[in-house]
Amino acid sequence: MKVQAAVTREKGKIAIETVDLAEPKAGEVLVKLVASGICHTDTAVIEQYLPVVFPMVAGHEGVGVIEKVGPGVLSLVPGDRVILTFPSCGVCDHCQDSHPYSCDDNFTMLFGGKYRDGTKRMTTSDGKEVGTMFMQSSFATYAIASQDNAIKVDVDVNELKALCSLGCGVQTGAGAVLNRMKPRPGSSIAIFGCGAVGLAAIMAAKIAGCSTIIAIHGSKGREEALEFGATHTINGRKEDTVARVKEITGGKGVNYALESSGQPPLALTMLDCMAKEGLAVTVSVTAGATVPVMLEPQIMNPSVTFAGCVEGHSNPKVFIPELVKFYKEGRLPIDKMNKFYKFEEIGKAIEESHTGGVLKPVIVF
Ligand code: CXF
Ligand code: ZN
Repeated sequence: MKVQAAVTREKGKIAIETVDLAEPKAGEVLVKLVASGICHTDTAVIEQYLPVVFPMVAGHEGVGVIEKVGPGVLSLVPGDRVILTFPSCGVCDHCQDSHPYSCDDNFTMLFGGKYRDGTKRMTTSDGKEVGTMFMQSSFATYAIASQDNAIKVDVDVNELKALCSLGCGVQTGAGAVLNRMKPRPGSSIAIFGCGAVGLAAIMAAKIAGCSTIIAIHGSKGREEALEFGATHTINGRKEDTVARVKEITGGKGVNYALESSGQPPLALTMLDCMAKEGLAVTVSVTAGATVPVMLEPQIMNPSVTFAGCVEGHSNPKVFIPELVKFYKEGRLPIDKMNKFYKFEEIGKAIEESHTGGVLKPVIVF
């Protein structure tokens, strides 16, 4: 079938084209997309910070309605509303153990451009095969996904538009707190970075019952952090973050911290903010960056754990419906981060996510 897709044929470029989309194969579904969020990882592939093969269609926060199911799909039927998320193979040890974010094949499936059988689903009008991202490529009017990365949710089509970020950004931030840290009620937490991921982590810290939630922001994000649950804010560019965190916590430091800003030196600042036996988690994508951790004073003697976390340590089939419940209860007001754009404004939407202070640009089809 003919669909409209925002194709990247060369580094940094994106243009809406009419392309051919193949039928869903075994285990796959055809999704009529309602909307798609934009995440910084989309820029990473379009700008080739991640070396994907062009032409390709980015987008990995799609939401939509099942139009058709391929052979062997038992869990979804046409008309189901779905949130598309990261794919996983389903058969490696980590997937079998309900840890699909650690799938042995994750990078290939996210950025390798192909579906599980090694083929692609989109073809340009001049006959070029088009690579997929996260096995969805949601910058298009329709997508082929796997039944495993299309998560059925109990919301109407209009509400679906508000929830794109559950597929990646919010899942990453909220999951880092609720799945990776599982903070003790009454504990203290510091969140470095007040973009969509950091703000979702602040909402999750409030849900988890943290009583001290410290947001460390740059030039933007302070007001949103306070609105979403931060009890204290620190301007990381103007204030001495470590001194302020110590002051707020009575000299102890925080029990938990999350680094979501994408600035490698802040991982070290985070370690200096930790209380004894604290858990410091990074979700920042900083390919190739190294930081000089002082093992004894920062990690060993204070018994601090420094941990990584990808895609919110989430099993999306379980976690995304849980997040939808929090949203419906008004405890995860992620809709407040959204700014909506028409499909033809996709270039502007991506631009504004970097320069315009837009927390979560959402393309509506
Ligand atoms: C990505 C970040 C880069 C590693 C894989 C997962 N998540 C979100 O965009
Ligand atoms: Zn993402």
